[in-house]
Amino acid sequence: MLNEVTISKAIIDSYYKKLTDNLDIDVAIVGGGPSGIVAGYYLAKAGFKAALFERKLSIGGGLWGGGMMFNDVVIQEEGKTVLDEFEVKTKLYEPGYYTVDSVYLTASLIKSASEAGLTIFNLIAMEDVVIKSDRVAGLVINWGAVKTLDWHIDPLTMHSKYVLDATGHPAYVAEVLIRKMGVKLNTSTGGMVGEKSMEADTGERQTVENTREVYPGLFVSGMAANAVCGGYRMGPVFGGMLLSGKKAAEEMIKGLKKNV
Ligand code: 48F
Repeated sequence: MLNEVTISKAIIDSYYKKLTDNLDIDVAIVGGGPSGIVAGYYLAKAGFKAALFERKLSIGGGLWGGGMMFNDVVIQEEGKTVLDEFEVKTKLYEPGYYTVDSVYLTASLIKSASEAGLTIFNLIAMEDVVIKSDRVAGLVINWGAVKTLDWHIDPLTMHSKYVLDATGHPAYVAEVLIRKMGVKLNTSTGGMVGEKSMEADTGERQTVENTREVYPGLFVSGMAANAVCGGYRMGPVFGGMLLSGKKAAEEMIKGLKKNV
């Protein structure tokens, strides 16, 4: 006979352990879009302790919706190399252009990242960062629903050696850091340069180029990298997002190996 109280205790004990195990880690990823998930996959696969915090119920960000709700996305040749590593099947549309069902792609990325060892927290929003000796050193977190309802409830705090801003167009982590700390970022203006209009080819290249440490302890990836460092948007072609997540992980791994 199933006991309802045992079911409740199992969930509470399991979640409590997961949360306490992730309060002091190598990398805290903010945002569960494609660049954040891919970064988490490579970090976990390399043996580093990474957790991803997503404020919404579902992980996947802008990936589920394809282009204007047509639930397919396009991947170019360079991006396909990452999908091959994830063993995601693509269909050749014409030379240099592959299509993938966006639901299958999102689910596959999440599955691979989880199985590699990335801990994923949905329904938790980052609301602020921790600063130690002029370095981003962790996150101030709260329930996503609390932020949406704007309730006055104090947050909890976790520590990490690096934070990755993978929050997409709003670049929320970098925005908070500039607004509250008035710091200069490693960008052409020292501030948030801002996202440009559509130019897919340049935008894809810039997404990867702009993926970098913009302040000690803070990396940016995906559309957040273009919003912070200045880059064109590219719409529903996703290779740049995947390659950006991979680059962010590789750069952070270099720092973690040097014991930042
Ligand atoms: O925007 P998003 O999918 O991130 P991305 O990896 O990918 C961009 C593409 O989807 C698309 C595009 C491709 O051509 O341009 O836009 O850059 O996902 C960002 C995720 O971050 C979450 C948000 O809900 C979304 O799922 N997020 C945003 N702010 C917070 C957050 C926050 N404060 N705390 C936690 N999650």
